[in-house]
Amino acid sequence: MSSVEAVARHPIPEGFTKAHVTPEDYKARYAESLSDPDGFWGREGKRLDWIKPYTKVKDTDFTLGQVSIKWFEDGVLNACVNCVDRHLPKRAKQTAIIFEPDDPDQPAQHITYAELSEKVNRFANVLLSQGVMRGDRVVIYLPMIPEAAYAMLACARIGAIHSIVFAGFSPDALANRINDCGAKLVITSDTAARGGRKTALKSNTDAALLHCSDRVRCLVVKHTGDQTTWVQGRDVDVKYLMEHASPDCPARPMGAEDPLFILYTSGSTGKPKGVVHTTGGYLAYASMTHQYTFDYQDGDVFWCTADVGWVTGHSYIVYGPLANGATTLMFEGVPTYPDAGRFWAVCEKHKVTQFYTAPTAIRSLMGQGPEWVEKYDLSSLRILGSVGEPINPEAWVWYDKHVGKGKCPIVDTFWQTETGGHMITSLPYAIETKPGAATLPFFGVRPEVLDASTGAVQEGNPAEGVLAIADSWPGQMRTLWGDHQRFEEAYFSQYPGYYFTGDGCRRDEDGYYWITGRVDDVINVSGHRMGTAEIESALVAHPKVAEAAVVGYPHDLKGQGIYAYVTVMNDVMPSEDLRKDLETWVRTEIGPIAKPDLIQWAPGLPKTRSGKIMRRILRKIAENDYGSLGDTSTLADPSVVNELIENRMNRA
Ligand code: 6R9
Repeated sequence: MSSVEAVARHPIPEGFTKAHVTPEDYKARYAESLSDPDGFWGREGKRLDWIKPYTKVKDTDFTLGQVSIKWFEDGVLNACVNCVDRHLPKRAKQTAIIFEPDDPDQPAQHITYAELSEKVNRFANVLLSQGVMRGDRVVIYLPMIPEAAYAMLACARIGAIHSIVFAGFSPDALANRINDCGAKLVITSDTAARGGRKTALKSNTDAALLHCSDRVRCLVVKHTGDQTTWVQGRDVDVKYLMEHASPDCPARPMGAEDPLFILYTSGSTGKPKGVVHTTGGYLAYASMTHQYTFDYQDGDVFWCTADVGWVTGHSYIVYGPLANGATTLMFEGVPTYPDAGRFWAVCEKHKVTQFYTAPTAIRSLMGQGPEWVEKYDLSSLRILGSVGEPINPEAWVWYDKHVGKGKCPIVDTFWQTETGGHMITSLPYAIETKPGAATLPFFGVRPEVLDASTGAVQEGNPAEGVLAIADSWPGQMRTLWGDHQRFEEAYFSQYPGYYFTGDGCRRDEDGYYWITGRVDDVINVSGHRMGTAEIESALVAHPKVAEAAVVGYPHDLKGQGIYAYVTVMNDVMPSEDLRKDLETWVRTEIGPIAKPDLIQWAPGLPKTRSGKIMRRILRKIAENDYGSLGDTSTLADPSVVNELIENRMNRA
């Protein structure tokens, strides 16, 4: 047995009677999910409570020019009722949300389903009192506090569409999103506390709202109690209004295909894309993947360390777990505050059973040494998860050995904002793992490896190419907000008949899928997805910058780092001050996560005669792999390449 195989097997522990899926089940049910999607999903859809049951299950078409995706389309339901009300008869006193604050000396909160119901109803009444109606958009710009979940569920209750903007984004990024979706209202807090530091969310919102319609109202959660400015007639104190609101708010019956939320994500062109998820299919898929992938059982304490500002937080902190009547943990802080043992301290304190995090966090904690993990009792842990980027085998093995003590199956879950839930993942006790492989497709998911240039389906194993999906699944996005044509172009035009993920992929001799990273101009920095075009347009907006090209390069901790080639204006001299200035500039234009790691001054950029920047070459130089630049004969001026190689910034 090789060392890799030695860590790959995680037998069912003694005393553990039943996993949701067994190896035999997986094979049989997967086959059925492809051969009879209507039958399979017709049954799975019943995991939700429907006000009016659906009679149709799947109605989907991937044909370019007429892409249309509908699931359970004549069913009527309410997502909030499915996450809250329906659990009350059995689980009123059970904890729905454990809130662990940034400061470990502050008490944790245990919010029961009864309390959650009351808060959400009150919050929904506050939204109604502010004139929010069915179909209206509400932007949520909040830290990781219970009010973020209340706000999401309150929107769902009254049929408003929420769009969460990650609290690390800048005022400009916030304003763009408020404007793109035409939000009526934005919900924020005074400040946010993370890692002992404060972010001024309300003042960021004030700055953003200068660029928005003056009809946009602002609900403020007074969370830290820090002083903020107050605009009379526009700003509203949510907690105060909640106290005075009725704890009863009727839930609106919604069509299965009514939008539940919009979530902006990066694409390969500049403007962020407003990914639209609808109610029935998304919720059924989030619930099912949460239950099966994490083998969630009654009494478990589930912890996903993502932020609700990303899709992982939507599906696996809020919607999936709560639809399943689970106990979900929400953590306000960061892995390294007050020290590198915080994650493990929280696992011990709340007896976490499933722990779901990103490879970048594992790598950085790995660097601090195993003694931080060993200080804590992690015997409650049963399942470990990874998401956001490919996990390197070293990190996988460390996670398995030091956190899971060799006993916890690791689920490496490949999926995207667009897919709503897991697409390729192992299932505990049903699919054997291999360090670094996402393994096999989830029920109903039909992956294909295509030749990147011809689009030909790569039959047999092993195979290598790009990853596309041949048929729809209920959690799939339905459109881009206000731009169905861009939706078709971005996802269905490259390989007609397929949903294209934008990821490269390898299938090994056992049919296991290994995701190799993005093949488009999207980079993945610490599990955060960014379009190089967004960073470029921020850079060229600087008065001293003439041109910029941004690529990713391998980074030990972050997975990928941001490498920017910058051409300055004719009369400008590059300097250290300008470099610092550009870093700060990008932070304020987009947010701290977009700050370039390396900036190289480029007198010229390699371009084709038609003026297209040859990114392939820039990527190679950034990777310090300039020996194999390939064909440069189509360049307008091949000499710029030598100059770029000579002054390259990454020599690792
Ligand atoms: C859920 C989420 C999506 C992109 C995706 C891929 C990368 C996510 C992965 C993974 C390898 C995994 N990705 N999970 N790559 N293995 N387990 O992260 O959504 O922010 O939209 O990013 O992340 O490149 O295309 P999102």
